[in-house]
Amino acid sequence: MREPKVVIIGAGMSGICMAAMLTRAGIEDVTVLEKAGDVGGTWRDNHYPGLECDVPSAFYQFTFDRNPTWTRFFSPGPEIHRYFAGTVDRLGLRNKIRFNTEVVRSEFHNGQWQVDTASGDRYQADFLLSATGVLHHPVLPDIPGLDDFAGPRFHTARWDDSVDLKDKRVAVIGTGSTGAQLTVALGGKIKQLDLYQRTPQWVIPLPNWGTDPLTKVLRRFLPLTSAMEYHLVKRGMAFLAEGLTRPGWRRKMWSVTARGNLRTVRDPELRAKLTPDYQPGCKRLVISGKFYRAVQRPGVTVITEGIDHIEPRGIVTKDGVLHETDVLVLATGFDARAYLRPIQLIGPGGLTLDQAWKDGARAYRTVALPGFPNFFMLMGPHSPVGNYSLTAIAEAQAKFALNWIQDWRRGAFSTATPSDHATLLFNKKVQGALPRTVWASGCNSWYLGTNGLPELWPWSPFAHERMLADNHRDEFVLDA
Ligand code: N01
Repeated sequence: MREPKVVIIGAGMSGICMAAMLTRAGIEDVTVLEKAGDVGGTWRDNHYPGLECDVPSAFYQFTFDRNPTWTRFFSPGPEIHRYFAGTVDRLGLRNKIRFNTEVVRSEFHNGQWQVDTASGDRYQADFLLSATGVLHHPVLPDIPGLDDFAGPRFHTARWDDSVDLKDKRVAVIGTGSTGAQLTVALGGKIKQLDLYQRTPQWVIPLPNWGTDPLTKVLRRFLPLTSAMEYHLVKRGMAFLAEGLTRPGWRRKMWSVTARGNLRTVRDPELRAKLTPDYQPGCKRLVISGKFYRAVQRPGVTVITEGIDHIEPRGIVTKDGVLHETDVLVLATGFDARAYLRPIQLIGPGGLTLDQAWKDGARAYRTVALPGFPNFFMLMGPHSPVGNYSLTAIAEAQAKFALNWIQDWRRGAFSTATPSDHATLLFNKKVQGALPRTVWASGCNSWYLGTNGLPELWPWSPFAHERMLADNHRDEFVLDA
Protein backbone atom coordinates (compact mmCIF):
# COMPACT_ATOMS: atom_id res chain seq x y z
CA MET A 1 0.00 0.00 0.00
CA ARG A 2 1.15 3.54 -0.76
CA GLU A 3 1.41 5.89 2.18
CA PRO A 4 -0.16 9.30 1.56
CA LYS A 5 1.04 12.59 2.94
CA VAL A 6 -1.98 14.41 4.32
CA VAL A 7 -2.21 18.01 5.44
CA ILE A 8 -5.21 19.20 7.45
CA ILE A 9 -5.84 22.91 7.88
CA GLY A 10 -7.16 23.62 11.38
CA ALA A 11 -7.10 21.81 14.71
CA GLY A 12 -10.65 22.64 15.73
CA MET A 13 -13.31 19.98 16.20
CA SER A 14 -13.36 18.97 12.49
CA GLY A 15 -9.58 18.90 12.10
CA ILE A 16 -9.25 16.76 15.22
CA CYS A 17 -11.95 14.44 13.87
CA MET A 18 -10.19 14.12 10.50
CA ALA A 19 -6.77 13.53 12.07
CA ALA A 20 -8.23 10.94 14.45
CA MET A 21 -9.97 9.01 11.68
CA LEU A 22 -6.85 8.97 9.48
CA THR A 23 -4.68 7.81 12.36
CA ARG A 24 -7.15 5.13 13.37
CA ALA A 25 -7.03 3.88 9.77
CA GLY A 26 -3.25 3.52 10.05
CA ILE A 27 -2.35 6.61 8.02
CA GLU A 28 0.60 8.08 9.84
CA ASP A 29 1.93 10.92 7.68
CA VAL A 30 -0.66 13.44 8.83
CA THR A 31 0.18 17.06 9.62
CA VAL A 32 -2.34 19.44 11.11
CA LEU A 33 -1.52 23.10 10.57
CA GLU A 34 -3.10 25.30 13.21
CA LYS A 35 -2.71 29.05 13.24
CA ALA A 36 -3.35 29.42 16.98
CA GLY A 37 -1.37 28.05 19.89
CA ASP A 38 -3.99 25.57 21.08
CA VAL A 39 -6.56 23.11 19.71
CA GLY A 40 -10.34 23.51 19.88
CA GLY A 41 -11.22 26.15 17.27
CA THR A 42 -14.40 27.92 18.25
CA TRP A 43 -14.28 26.32 21.73
CA ARG A 44 -10.81 27.76 22.23
CA ASP A 45 -11.72 31.20 20.87
CA ASN A 46 -14.99 31.58 22.75
CA HIS A 47 -14.86 31.73 26.52
CA TYR A 48 -17.36 34.45 27.33
CA PRO A 49 -19.48 34.07 30.49
CA GLY A 50 -22.44 31.74 30.01
CA LEU A 51 -21.12 29.94 26.91
CA GLU A 52 -22.86 26.62 26.35
CA CYS A 53 -23.42 24.43 23.32
CA ASP A 54 -26.97 24.42 21.94
CA VAL A 55 -26.65 20.78 20.88
CA PRO A 56 -26.94 18.23 23.70
CA SER A 57 -23.51 16.98 24.78
CA ALA A 58 -24.57 13.35 24.49
CA PHE A 59 -24.66 13.99 20.72
CA TYR A 60 -21.97 16.67 20.49
CA GLN A 61 -19.01 14.32 20.76
CA PHE A 62 -17.15 11.81 18.65
CA THR A 63 -18.49 8.27 18.36
CA PHE A 64 -14.90 7.02 18.62
CA ASP A 65 -14.17 8.88 21.86
CA ARG A 66 -17.30 9.10 23.98
CA ASN A 67 -17.36 11.03 27.20
CA PRO A 68 -19.67 9.37 29.75
CA THR A 69 -19.30 12.20 32.27
CA TRP A 70 -20.78 15.36 30.75
CA THR A 71 -21.92 17.52 33.63
CA ARG A 72 -24.94 18.98 31.86
CA PHE A 73 -27.38 18.23 29.06
CA PHE A 74 -25.94 21.27 27.22
CA SER A 75 -22.42 21.44 28.59
CA PRO A 76 -20.51 24.66 29.22
CA GLY A 77 -17.91 25.84 26.70
CA PRO A 78 -14.79 25.16 28.82
CA GLU A 79 -15.88 21.56 29.41
CA ILE A 80 -16.35 21.04 25.66
CA HIS A 81 -12.94 22.58 24.98
CA ARG A 82 -11.38 20.22 27.56
CA TYR A 83 -13.09 17.26 25.89
CA PHE A 84 -11.67 18.08 22.42
CA ALA A 85 -8.21 18.75 23.86
CA GLY A 86 -8.56 15.43 25.70
CA THR A 87 -9.38 13.63 22.43
CA VAL A 88 -6.14 15.00 20.97
CA ASP A 89 -4.18 13.57 23.90
CA ARG A 90 -6.09 10.30 24.27
CA LEU A 91 -5.57 9.50 20.58
CA GLY A 92 -1.97 10.71 20.50
CA LEU A 93 -2.58 13.43 17.92
CA ARG A 94 -0.71 16.31 19.53
CA ASN A 95 2.63 15.54 17.85
CA LYS A 96 0.94 15.81 14.45
CA ILE A 97 -0.13 19.41 15.07
CA ARG A 98 2.06 22.37 14.12
CA PHE A 99 0.82 25.23 16.28
CA ASN A 100 1.14 28.93 15.42
CA THR A 101 1.32 27.90 11.78
CA GLU A 102 -1.06 29.85 9.59
CA VAL A 103 -1.74 28.56 6.09
CA VAL A 104 -1.93 31.44 3.62
CA ARG A 105 -1.82 29.71 0.25
CA SER A 106 -1.95 26.28 -1.31
CA GLU A 107 -1.36 25.36 -4.92
CA PHE A 108 -1.64 22.02 -6.68
CA HIS A 109 1.64 21.50 -8.46
CA ASN A 110 3.16 18.38 -10.04
CA GLY A 111 0.51 16.10 -8.54
CA GLN A 112 0.77 17.40 -4.99
CA TRP A 113 -0.51 20.25 -2.87
CA GLN A 114 2.14 22.77 -1.85
CA VAL A 115 0.95 24.35 1.35
CA ASP A 116 2.54 27.68 2.27
CA THR A 117 2.44 29.20 5.73
CA ALA A 118 2.68 32.80 6.91
CA SER A 119 6.13 32.11 8.30
CA GLY A 120 7.40 31.01 4.89
CA ASP A 121 7.45 27.23 5.44
CA ARG A 122 6.16 24.90 2.77
CA TYR A 123 4.49 21.51 3.29
CA GLN A 124 3.79 18.95 0.54
CA ALA A 125 0.68 16.79 0.55
CA ASP A 126 -1.02 14.17 -1.58
CA PHE A 127 -4.29 15.20 0.04
CA LEU A 128 -5.31 18.57 1.41
CA LEU A 129 -8.17 18.71 3.89
CA SER A 130 -9.76 21.95 4.95
CA ALA A 131 -11.19 21.99 8.48
CA THR A 132 -11.31 25.74 9.02
CA GLY A 133 -14.63 25.87 10.88
CA VAL A 134 -17.91 27.65 10.39
CA LEU A 135 -17.94 30.34 13.08
CA HIS A 136 -14.36 31.46 12.91
CA HIS A 137 -14.15 35.02 11.59
CA PRO A 138 -15.77 37.52 14.00
CA VAL A 139 -17.89 40.20 12.35
CA LEU A 140 -17.39 43.70 13.72
CA PRO A 141 -20.35 46.00 13.19
CA ASP A 142 -19.98 48.88 10.80
CA ILE A 143 -21.06 51.52 13.35
CA PRO A 144 -19.59 55.03 13.08
CA GLY A 145 -17.30 55.88 15.97
CA LEU A 146 -16.73 52.27 17.09
CA ASP A 147 -13.02 52.93 17.52
CA ASP A 148 -13.67 56.11 19.53
CA PHE A 149 -15.11 54.26 22.53
CA ALA A 150 -12.94 55.03 25.55
CA GLY A 151 -13.49 51.88 27.62
CA PRO A 152 -12.73 48.22 26.98
CA ARG A 153 -14.37 46.93 23.79
CA PHE A 154 -14.22 43.40 22.43
CA HIS A 155 -16.03 40.84 20.29
CA THR A 156 -17.44 37.89 22.24
CA ALA A 157 -14.99 35.55 20.48
CA ARG A 158 -12.12 37.73 21.79
CA TRP A 159 -13.40 38.04 25.37
CA ASP A 160 -11.06 39.99 27.62
CA ASP A 161 -10.95 38.03 30.89
CA SER A 162 -8.95 40.79 32.56
CA VAL A 163 -11.97 43.14 32.60
CA ASP A 164 -13.98 42.85 35.83
CA LEU A 165 -17.63 43.55 34.96
CA LYS A 166 -19.12 43.50 38.45
CA ASP A 167 -19.62 47.22 39.03
CA LYS A 168 -19.79 48.17 35.39
CA ARG A 169 -22.40 49.33 32.93
CA VAL A 170 -22.05 46.89 30.04
CA ALA A 171 -23.52 47.32 26.57
CA VAL A 172 -24.03 44.15 24.53
CA ILE A 173 -24.74 44.64 20.83
CA GLY A 174 -26.47 41.61 19.29
CA THR A 175 -29.12 39.19 20.43
CA GLY A 176 -28.21 35.91 18.70
CA SER A 177 -27.35 32.77 20.70
CA THR A 178 -24.25 34.52 22.03
CA GLY A 179 -25.97 37.73 23.13
CA ALA A 180 -28.72 35.67 24.77
CA GLN A 181 -26.25 33.50 26.71
CA LEU A 182 -24.35 36.56 27.88
CA THR A 183 -27.59 38.18 29.03
CA VAL A 184 -28.42 35.10 31.10
CA ALA A 185 -24.93 35.06 32.61
CA LEU A 186 -24.63 38.79 33.34
CA GLY A 187 -28.19 40.09 33.73
CA GLY A 188 -28.82 41.21 37.31
CA LYS A 189 -25.26 40.40 38.35
CA ILE A 190 -23.56 43.56 37.12
CA LYS A 191 -24.41 47.22 37.62
CA GLN A 192 -26.31 47.60 34.34
CA LEU A 193 -26.71 45.55 31.17
CA ASP A 194 -27.97 47.31 28.05
CA LEU A 195 -28.87 44.80 25.37
CA TYR A 196 -28.99 46.37 21.90
CA GLN A 197 -31.43 44.40 19.77
CA ARG A 198 -31.70 45.08 16.05
CA THR A 199 -33.92 42.06 15.35
CA PRO A 200 -35.76 40.01 18.00
CA GLN A 201 -35.09 36.27 18.18
CA TRP A 202 -37.36 33.30 18.77
CA VAL A 203 -36.36 31.45 21.91
CA ILE A 204 -37.00 27.78 22.76
CA PRO A 205 -37.07 27.19 26.52
CA LEU A 206 -35.25 23.87 26.79
CA PRO A 207 -34.06 23.19 30.33
CA ASN A 208 -30.41 22.40 30.85
CA TRP A 209 -30.41 19.39 33.12
CA GLY A 210 -27.34 18.93 35.21
CA THR A 211 -26.41 16.49 37.86
CA ASP A 212 -29.60 17.31 39.74
CA PRO A 213 -31.17 14.60 41.94
CA LEU A 214 -33.71 13.61 39.27
CA THR A 215 -31.01 13.02 36.64
CA LYS A 216 -28.98 11.05 39.15
CA VAL A 217 -31.98 8.82 39.90
CA LEU A 218 -32.79 8.43 36.19
CA ARG A 219 -29.18 7.51 35.40
CA ARG A 220 -29.18 4.98 38.20
CA PHE A 221 -32.34 3.20 37.08
CA LEU A 222 -32.12 3.60 33.32
CA PRO A 223 -29.04 1.66 32.27
CA LEU A 224 -28.26 3.95 29.33
CA THR A 225 -24.75 3.73 27.96
CA SER A 226 -23.30 6.86 26.37
CA ALA A 227 -23.60 5.10 23.00
CA MET A 228 -27.33 4.63 23.60
CA GLU A 229 -27.69 8.25 24.73
CA TYR A 230 -25.85 9.39 21.59
CA HIS A 231 -28.23 7.54 19.30
CA LEU A 232 -31.33 8.54 21.25
CA VAL A 233 -30.46 12.23 21.08
CA LYS A 234 -29.34 11.91 17.45
CA ARG A 235 -32.67 10.38 16.40
CA GLY A 236 -34.62 12.87 18.48
CA MET A 237 -32.76 15.84 17.09
CA ALA A 238 -33.04 14.70 13.46
CA PHE A 239 -36.75 14.01 13.98
CA LEU A 240 -37.52 17.45 15.40
CA ALA A 241 -35.17 19.25 13.00
CA GLU A 242 -37.29 18.10 10.05
CA GLY A 243 -39.60 20.95 10.95
CA LEU A 244 -36.88 23.31 9.76
CA THR A 245 -36.45 21.69 6.36
CA ARG A 246 -40.09 21.04 5.46
CA PRO A 247 -43.44 22.47 6.44
CA GLY A 248 -45.70 20.35 8.65
CA TRP A 249 -46.63 19.69 12.23
CA ARG A 250 -43.04 19.79 13.48
CA ARG A 251 -42.60 23.29 12.12
CA LYS A 252 -45.87 24.23 13.84
CA MET A 253 -44.61 22.67 17.05
CA TRP A 254 -41.49 24.87 17.02
CA SER A 255 -43.71 27.85 16.37
CA VAL A 256 -46.19 27.05 19.17
CA THR A 257 -43.33 26.42 21.63
CA ALA A 258 -41.52 29.65 20.78
CA ARG A 259 -44.71 31.75 20.86
CA GLY A 260 -45.79 30.15 24.15
CA ASN A 261 -42.39 30.94 25.63
CA LEU A 262 -42.67 34.57 24.55
CA ARG A 263 -45.91 34.85 26.53
CA THR A 264 -43.91 34.31 29.72
CA VAL A 265 -42.68 37.90 29.34
CA ARG A 266 -45.14 39.71 31.61
CA ASP A 267 -44.66 43.33 30.57
CA PRO A 268 -46.60 43.82 27.30
CA GLU A 269 -44.29 46.60 26.17
CA LEU A 270 -41.19 44.45 26.62
CA ARG A 271 -43.00 41.48 25.05
CA ALA A 272 -43.81 43.59 21.99
CA LYS A 273 -40.15 44.59 21.71
CA LEU A 274 -39.09 40.94 21.85
CA THR A 275 -41.64 39.72 19.28
CA PRO A 276 -40.07 38.78 15.94
CA ASP A 277 -41.91 39.40 12.66
CA TYR A 278 -40.60 36.28 10.93
CA GLN A 279 -41.23 32.55 11.35
CA PRO A 280 -39.64 30.71 14.30
CA GLY A 281 -36.58 28.84 13.03
CA CYS A 282 -35.83 31.24 10.15
CA LYS A 283 -32.88 32.58 12.10
CA ARG A 284 -31.19 29.98 14.28
CA LEU A 285 -33.44 29.37 17.28
CA VAL A 286 -31.99 30.53 20.55
CA ILE A 287 -32.08 27.63 23.00
CA SER A 288 -32.50 29.04 26.48
CA GLY A 289 -34.86 28.39 29.36
CA LYS A 290 -33.58 31.51 31.08
CA PHE A 291 -33.30 34.31 28.53
CA TYR A 292 -36.73 35.86 29.06
CA ARG A 293 -36.29 35.70 32.84
CA ALA A 294 -32.90 37.38 32.45
CA VAL A 295 -34.19 40.31 30.39
CA GLN A 296 -36.87 40.95 33.02
CA ARG A 297 -34.32 41.27 35.82
CA PRO A 298 -33.68 44.69 37.38
CA GLY A 299 -30.66 46.32 35.80
CA VAL A 300 -31.32 44.84 32.34
CA THR A 301 -32.63 47.06 29.54
CA VAL A 302 -33.48 45.96 26.02
CA ILE A 303 -32.79 48.84 23.66
CA THR A 304 -34.46 48.58 20.28
CA GLU A 305 -33.87 52.13 19.08
CA GLY A 306 -31.30 51.91 16.28
CA ILE A 307 -27.67 52.78 17.00
CA ASP A 308 -26.61 56.06 15.42
CA HIS A 309 -23.00 56.15 16.46
CA ILE A 310 -20.58 55.39 19.25
CA GLU A 311 -18.67 58.04 21.13
CA PRO A 312 -16.06 57.80 23.90
CA ARG A 313 -18.68 57.70 26.69
CA GLY A 314 -21.10 55.24 25.14
CA ILE A 315 -23.70 54.56 22.47
CA VAL A 316 -25.88 57.24 20.92
CA THR A 317 -29.15 55.90 19.55
CA LYS A 318 -31.03 57.39 16.61
CA ASP A 319 -33.31 59.34 18.98
CA GLY A 320 -30.22 61.30 20.10
CA VAL A 321 -29.96 59.69 23.56
CA LEU A 322 -26.48 58.90 24.85
CA HIS A 323 -26.42 55.60 26.77
CA GLU A 324 -23.31 55.85 28.89
CA THR A 325 -21.42 52.62 29.21
CA ASP A 326 -18.18 51.33 30.71
CA VAL A 327 -17.65 48.21 28.59
CA LEU A 328 -18.77 47.54 25.02
CA VAL A 329 -19.32 43.90 24.00
CA LEU A 330 -19.90 43.01 20.37
CA ALA A 331 -22.05 39.87 20.14
CA THR A 332 -22.33 40.53 16.43
CA GLY A 333 -21.66 37.06 15.09
CA PHE A 334 -19.36 35.57 12.50
CA ASP A 335 -18.75 35.50 8.77
CA ALA A 336 -19.93 31.95 8.28
CA ARG A 337 -19.65 32.27 4.51
CA ALA A 338 -15.87 32.70 4.45
CA TYR A 339 -15.16 28.93 4.64
CA LEU A 340 -11.42 28.49 4.15
CA ARG A 341 -10.87 32.03 2.85
CA PRO A 342 -8.73 34.17 3.12
CA ILE A 343 -6.47 31.18 2.34
CA GLN A 344 -5.67 31.26 -1.37
CA LEU A 345 -6.42 27.93 -2.98
CA ILE A 346 -5.13 27.38 -6.50
CA GLY A 347 -5.88 24.32 -8.57
CA PRO A 348 -3.95 22.94 -11.55
CA GLY A 349 -4.09 25.41 -14.43
CA GLY A 350 -4.28 28.35 -12.04
CA LEU A 351 -7.98 28.20 -11.11
CA THR A 352 -8.42 30.05 -7.81
CA LEU A 353 -11.07 29.46 -5.17
CA ASP A 354 -12.28 33.05 -5.62
CA GLN A 355 -12.80 32.40 -9.33
CA ALA A 356 -14.55 29.09 -8.66
CA TRP A 357 -16.84 30.83 -6.14
CA LYS A 358 -17.39 34.11 -7.96
CA ASP A 359 -21.16 33.43 -8.03
CA GLY A 360 -21.28 32.09 -4.47
CA ALA A 361 -19.86 29.15 -2.58
CA ARG A 362 -20.74 25.79 -4.12
CA ALA A 363 -19.37 22.37 -3.34
CA TYR A 364 -19.63 18.88 -4.70
CA ARG A 365 -21.94 17.12 -2.18
CA THR A 366 -20.74 19.53 0.58
CA VAL A 367 -17.20 18.08 0.64
CA ALA A 368 -15.19 18.62 -2.55
CA LEU A 369 -14.66 21.06 -5.42
CA PRO A 370 -14.38 20.61 -9.17
CA GLY A 371 -11.02 21.94 -10.36
CA PHE A 372 -9.30 21.07 -7.06
CA PRO A 373 -8.00 17.48 -7.05
CA ASN A 374 -7.46 15.46 -3.88
CA PHE A 375 -9.00 18.24 -1.84
CA PHE A 376 -11.80 17.74 0.69
CA MET A 377 -13.61 20.19 2.94
CA LEU A 378 -15.28 19.64 6.27
CA MET A 379 -18.31 21.89 6.86
CA GLY A 380 -18.27 23.00 3.23
CA PRO A 381 -21.19 24.86 1.62
CA HIS A 382 -24.65 23.30 2.20
CA SER A 383 -23.53 21.08 5.07
CA PRO A 384 -26.38 20.51 7.55
CA VAL A 385 -24.97 22.96 10.09
CA GLY A 386 -28.39 24.52 10.78
CA ASN A 387 -30.07 21.52 12.32
CA TYR A 388 -27.58 18.87 13.39
CA SER A 389 -24.57 18.18 15.54
CA LEU A 390 -21.39 19.38 13.86
CA THR A 391 -19.46 16.44 15.30
CA ALA A 392 -21.72 14.02 13.42
CA ILE A 393 -21.36 16.04 10.21
CA ALA A 394 -17.58 16.09 10.62
CA GLU A 395 -17.49 12.32 11.09
CA ALA A 396 -19.58 11.68 7.96
CA GLN A 397 -17.47 14.06 5.85
CA ALA A 398 -14.17 12.79 7.26
CA LYS A 399 -15.25 9.22 6.49
CA PHE A 400 -15.99 10.21 2.89
CA ALA A 401 -12.53 11.76 2.51
CA LEU A 402 -10.94 8.78 4.24
CA ASN A 403 -12.62 6.34 1.83
CA TRP A 404 -11.07 8.22 -1.10
CA ILE A 405 -7.67 8.27 0.58
CA GLN A 406 -7.92 4.52 1.23
CA ASP A 407 -8.56 3.97 -2.50
CA TRP A 408 -5.49 6.06 -3.28
CA ARG A 409 -3.45 3.87 -0.92
CA ARG A 410 -4.61 0.82 -2.86
CA GLY A 411 -3.37 2.51 -6.02
CA ALA A 412 -6.82 3.07 -7.58
CA PHE A 413 -5.88 6.56 -8.82
CA SER A 414 -3.40 9.35 -8.28
CA THR A 415 -5.78 12.29 -8.41
CA ALA A 416 -9.54 12.46 -7.99
CA THR A 417 -11.62 15.55 -8.78
CA PRO A 418 -15.41 15.78 -8.73
CA SER A 419 -16.87 16.53 -12.13
CA ASP A 420 -18.45 19.88 -12.99
CA HIS A 421 -21.54 18.09 -14.19
CA ALA A 422 -22.12 16.17 -10.94
CA THR A 423 -21.50 19.33 -8.91
CA LEU A 424 -23.93 21.29 -11.06
CA LEU A 425 -26.61 18.63 -10.72
CA PHE A 426 -26.14 18.42 -6.96
CA ASN A 427 -26.39 22.17 -6.53
CA LYS A 428 -29.43 22.39 -8.77
CA LYS A 429 -31.21 19.90 -6.55
CA VAL A 430 -30.14 21.79 -3.44
CA GLN A 431 -31.30 25.15 -4.83
CA GLY A 432 -34.63 23.56 -5.80
CA ALA A 433 -35.22 22.23 -2.29
CA LEU A 434 -34.10 25.31 -0.32
CA PRO A 435 -37.19 27.51 -0.78
CA ARG A 436 -39.40 25.21 1.33
CA THR A 437 -37.00 25.35 4.26
CA VAL A 438 -37.88 27.70 7.09
CA TRP A 439 -34.47 29.38 6.68
CA ALA A 440 -35.67 30.81 3.34
CA SER A 441 -38.97 32.09 4.74
CA GLY A 442 -37.93 35.73 4.94
CA CYS A 443 -35.37 36.91 7.47
CA ASN A 444 -31.73 37.87 7.55
CA SER A 445 -29.33 35.34 9.10
CA TRP A 446 -25.80 34.01 8.95
CA TYR A 447 -27.20 31.05 7.01
CA LEU A 448 -27.78 33.12 3.85
CA GLY A 449 -25.37 33.06 0.91
CA THR A 450 -24.75 35.78 -1.65
CA ASN A 451 -27.83 34.76 -3.67
CA GLY A 452 -30.06 35.27 -0.62
CA LEU A 453 -30.70 31.55 -0.20
CA PRO A 454 -29.41 29.61 2.81
CA GLU A 455 -26.13 27.76 2.29
CA LEU A 456 -27.55 24.84 4.26
CA TRP A 457 -28.56 21.24 3.65
CA PRO A 458 -32.26 21.32 2.78
CA TRP A 459 -33.13 17.72 3.67
CA SER A 460 -32.87 15.42 6.66
CA PRO A 461 -29.32 15.23 8.08
CA PHE A 462 -29.66 11.44 7.77
CA ALA A 463 -29.88 11.91 3.98
CA HIS A 464 -26.55 13.75 4.16
CA GLU A 465 -24.97 10.85 6.04
CA ARG A 466 -26.42 8.32 3.58
CA MET A 467 -25.15 10.39 0.64
CA LEU A 468 -21.61 10.46 1.99
CA ALA A 469 -21.54 6.76 2.83
CA ASP A 470 -21.03 6.15 -0.92
CA ASN A 471 -17.89 7.30 -2.79
CA HIS A 472 -19.88 8.20 -5.94
CA ARG A 473 -16.89 7.14 -7.96
CA ASP A 474 -18.61 7.69 -11.29
CA GLU A 475 -18.97 11.39 -10.46
CA PHE A 476 -15.21 11.91 -10.14
CA VAL A 477 -12.59 12.38 -12.82
CA LEU A 478 -9.67 10.09 -11.97
CA ASP A 479 -6.07 10.25 -13.12
CA ALA A 480 -4.11 7.05 -12.96
O1 N01 B 1 -24.24 35.56 16.10
P1 N01 B 1 -25.57 35.85 15.25
P2 N01 B 1 -24.07 34.74 17.45
N1 N01 B 1 -25.90 46.60 14.76
O2 N01 B 1 -25.12 36.10 13.87
C1 N01 B 1 -26.54 41.64 15.63
C2 N01 B 1 -23.59 29.57 17.30
N2 N01 B 1 -23.54 29.72 18.71
O3 N01 B 1 -22.63 34.83 17.82
O4 N01 B 1 -30.27 39.80 13.73
C3 N01 B 1 -26.70 45.96 15.61
O5 N01 B 1 -26.62 34.81 15.46
C4 N01 B 1 -27.47 40.80 14.81
O6 N01 B 1 -28.64 41.51 14.51
P3 N01 B 1 -29.59 41.04 13.25
C5 N01 B 1 -25.02 29.42 16.87
O7 N01 B 1 -25.07 28.56 15.76
C6 N01 B 1 -23.91 28.70 19.40
O8 N01 B 1 -25.06 35.13 18.44
O9 N01 B 1 -28.65 40.77 12.10
N3 N01 B 1 -26.77 44.65 15.74
C7 N01 B 1 -27.67 39.63 15.76
O10 N01 B 1 -28.59 39.94 16.77
C8 N01 B 1 -25.36 30.80 16.48
O11 N01 B 1 -26.44 30.89 15.61
C9 N01 B 1 -23.92 28.81 20.72
O12 N01 B 1 -30.48 42.18 13.01
C10 N01 B 1 -25.96 43.92 14.95
C11 N01 B 1 -26.29 39.48 16.38
O13 N01 B 1 -25.63 40.71 16.20
C12 N01 B 1 -24.07 31.26 15.89
O14 N01 B 1 -23.09 30.74 16.75
C13 N01 B 1 -23.54 29.91 21.39
C14 N01 B 1 -25.08 44.52 14.03
C15 N01 B 1 -25.47 38.39 15.72
O15 N01 B 1 -26.11 37.18 15.92
C16 N01 B 1 -23.87 32.74 15.84
O16 N01 B 1 -24.38 33.30 17.03
C17 N01 B 1 -23.17 30.97 20.66
C18 N01 B 1 -25.08 45.93 13.95
N4 N01 B 1 -24.29 46.57 13.09
C19 N01 B 1 -23.17 30.86 19.31
N5 N01 B 1 -24.42 43.53 13.38
C20 N01 B 1 -24.43 27.69 21.38
O17 N01 B 1 -24.05 26.60 21.11
C21 N01 B 1 -24.87 42.37 13.88
N6 N01 B 1 -25.80 42.61 14.83
C22 N01 B 1 -25.52 27.98 22.28
